[in-house]
Amino acid sequence: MSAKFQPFTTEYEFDTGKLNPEGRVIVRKLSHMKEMYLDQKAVEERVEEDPLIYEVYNVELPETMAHIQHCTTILYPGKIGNEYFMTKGHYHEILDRAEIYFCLKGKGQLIMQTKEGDFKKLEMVPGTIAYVAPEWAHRTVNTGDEPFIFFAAYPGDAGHDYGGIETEGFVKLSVEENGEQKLIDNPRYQKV
Ligand code: PAN
Ligand code: ZN
Repeated sequence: MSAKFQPFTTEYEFDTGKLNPEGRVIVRKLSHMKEMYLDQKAVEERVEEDPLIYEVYNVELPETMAHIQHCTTILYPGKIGNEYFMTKGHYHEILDRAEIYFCLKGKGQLIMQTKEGDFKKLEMVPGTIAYVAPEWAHRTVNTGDEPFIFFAAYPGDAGHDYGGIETEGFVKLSVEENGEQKLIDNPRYQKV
């Protein structure tokens, strides 16, 4: 038999958004990302309950450029204060590695920014394919009332850099005001 890496399939479960086999699963609860929400009083009120914010099901592959990492994210509906449930968001460790997101279920936003402070928001519904261009940090936000589920694929060596986002935050925050979704300036954002 050849020593080459063997092709394989993974099953996407349409009802749950999970993968089979599940692969490497990442579970993010409020306690894992407390500092990222603006309303710290609301965080304190919810942290004991510690709601599940999102899960990522990763096909396990070597982290080299030859491979294409792929995974599904299930981002649950909800808010902390008036800020929608969201992913942490990150730059790729190798900054110029791009990514493709394909929305499968629910609705949400893909918010992006560059280190220069450019900002971009894309709306995502089932069927939307979004291109995260090289050098753009990316975060998803669930603006609906059911799980927002998407598939992602990106170069195997991309890596994840959360540090910058944890300290500087995103340029804008996605909040609900008077029953309507709005983007507001993040008072904590500081350009690095
Ligand atoms: C996605 C994200 C996933 C979770 O697979 O990693 O949606 O978001 P955070 O990594 O920001 O917590 C991706 O963009 N991978 O590169
Ligand atoms: Zn990414």
